[in-house]
Amino acid sequence: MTAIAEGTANLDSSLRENRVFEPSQEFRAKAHISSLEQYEQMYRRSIEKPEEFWAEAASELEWFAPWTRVLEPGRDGSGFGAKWFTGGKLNLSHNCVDRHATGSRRDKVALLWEGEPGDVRKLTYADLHAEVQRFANVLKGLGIHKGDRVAIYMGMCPELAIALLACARIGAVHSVIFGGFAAHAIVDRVNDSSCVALITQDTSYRRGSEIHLKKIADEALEQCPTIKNVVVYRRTGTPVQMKPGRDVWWDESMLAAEKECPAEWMDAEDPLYLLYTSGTTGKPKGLLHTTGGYAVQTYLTSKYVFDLHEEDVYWCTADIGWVTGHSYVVYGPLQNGATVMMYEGAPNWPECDRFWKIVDAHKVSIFYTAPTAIRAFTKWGVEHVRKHSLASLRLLGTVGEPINPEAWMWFHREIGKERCPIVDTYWQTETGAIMIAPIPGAVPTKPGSATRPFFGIVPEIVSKEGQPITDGKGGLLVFRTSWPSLARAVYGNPERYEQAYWVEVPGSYFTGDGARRDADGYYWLMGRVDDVLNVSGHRLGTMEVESALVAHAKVAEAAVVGRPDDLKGQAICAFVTLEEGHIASDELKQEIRQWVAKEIGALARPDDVRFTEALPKTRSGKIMRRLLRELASGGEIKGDTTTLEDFTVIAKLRENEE
Ligand code: 6R9
Repeated sequence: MTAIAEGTANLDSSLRENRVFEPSQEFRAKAHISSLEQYEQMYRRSIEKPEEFWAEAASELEWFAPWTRVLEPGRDGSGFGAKWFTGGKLNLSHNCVDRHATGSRRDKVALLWEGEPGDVRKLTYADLHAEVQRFANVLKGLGIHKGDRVAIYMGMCPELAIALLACARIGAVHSVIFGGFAAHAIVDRVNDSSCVALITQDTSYRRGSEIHLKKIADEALEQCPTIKNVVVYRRTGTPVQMKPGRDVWWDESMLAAEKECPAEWMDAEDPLYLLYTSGTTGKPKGLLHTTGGYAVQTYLTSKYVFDLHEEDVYWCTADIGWVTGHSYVVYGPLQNGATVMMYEGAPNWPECDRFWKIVDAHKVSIFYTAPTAIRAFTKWGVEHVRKHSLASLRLLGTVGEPINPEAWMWFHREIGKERCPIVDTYWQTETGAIMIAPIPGAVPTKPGSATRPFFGIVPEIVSKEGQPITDGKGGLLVFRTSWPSLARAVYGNPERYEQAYWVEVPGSYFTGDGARRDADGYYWLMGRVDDVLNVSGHRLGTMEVESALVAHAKVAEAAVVGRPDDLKGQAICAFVTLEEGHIASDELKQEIRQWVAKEIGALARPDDVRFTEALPKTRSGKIMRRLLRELASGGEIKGDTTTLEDFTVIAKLRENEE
């Protein structure tokens, strides 16, 4: 564990931040929750009577059979081992699709999609219902059953959402692999959970060129013995190889499939999906989400944090490859019967105003994105924004990393025109749904703060010893008590689940984040306190990048640290020692950077590679990361370095600084 929030870029400015923004009268007038008193009263009730509160929320969904107990508490009253809605039967696909398609939202647009080349598709709830049922039958036809794991490696197109919903419909556990990941990442994920099938597409468009998803998948599948079938969606028509007996086309299989597929009765605690995310040690872990609690909390947070109304056009720009896409592109908004905007490509293609063009063209009213994107927009210049009216917007949101007050203010002024509340939403892959965020019609916002907890959530700031920390001071962010959408397990590795989240601070869920609470009870996130990097809002373990580095034939040892970066939040800095006989050069640097991109994906490509003769280590052989972090960010060496094995190492590293 490292010191809290070392080198977090926004810390200084957020500590000085004291501006407060009240929701406008106009926003308030329509909001589900429209005063601070109402929020506080609901929050109090959710804490005092959690079972009553969550049962009420759950009853807004459709259950095939009622639960017998709302909450079976976990160890010491925490979420560890807790169970929600025991005995209840439901299907999330049914709640996202059938519930609306068979009711008044039949002809309402569910998915409003724009491809990168500019093609537009609109699927109503009735259309979605038809597609999901047929595709569920395609999966069944391939012999896929309830409980089987199905990997999905696709770009952002409606078929990706359909694939998730079809899996959920038959009770197959989907495991989405972000389309920007390389073959190795697919191999690890598919094999870890023994997936039986993979759903992919020929290629996808990105910045005017194509990502060859099927080709990358084929390369990976040579090492994935459990995959029996591959379903290939034809997005671009670019020719791909099809392996007879294994690969089938999406469109051909759909034509042959039956129309109707009843939704499987799932137990509330039956698995819904796996999603791999980076931790501090080892390979990415497969977080397992279950059905009932996840459904209820993604439903309720979408309703209240995004203040969803019938006429909204809701756009979350996250890729479905990340948890934000699972919870807030697919499951949360669709359960609410919303019109969900989806866009396939890059924000700066063909021009830097693509997002704003989309907002105006489709009258987007809710826009949810990442701070790293906002920082890129500020860099590209306001002229791209000011070409468009953005008059349809009424609410903005951010997620993925702390937002610096400067970026918040720009978002507020240039995009929200000082009219739209901003919901800074703090949560994680593990938490499944939003944990800390303002209720926009009720809670005044402060730039850079995720503000106050969602209903039923009890955050605490504690010391390393688990002692409460007074307001205003930084500490570890933990969650007491249980909440419905918590991930129940790390797939196949119960020890790792317990170790990673439930041991650090006994009786609480440990987030891995540092935070402080101010006198108004507002939470200010300060960044990770462990070896997890947050690069452009994407989570990456230093260990993962290090393993990729040492897999390069010329690399002997490697240590990876983050350094503050204006655009990405954190940039990746790799310190590398070479095998005997190899000489440091710019060429080798580029080769190594490329290697990592090839091993993991472009998002993991190190920004800096620094060669060194040795890595600074303690006497017990641990790499002194703090020291490397200071070097990487160009700061002075501070603190006690007497345990250094070789003092001269620092001097040498310094000499080599670029
Ligand atoms: C949803 C998501 C989780 C980590 C988390 C924290 C950071 C996310 C944040 C935030 C400050 C916010 N994080 N939202 N930090 N303010 N609003 O991003 O999940 O990919 O698992 O990342 O992201 O460090 O621990 P995931």
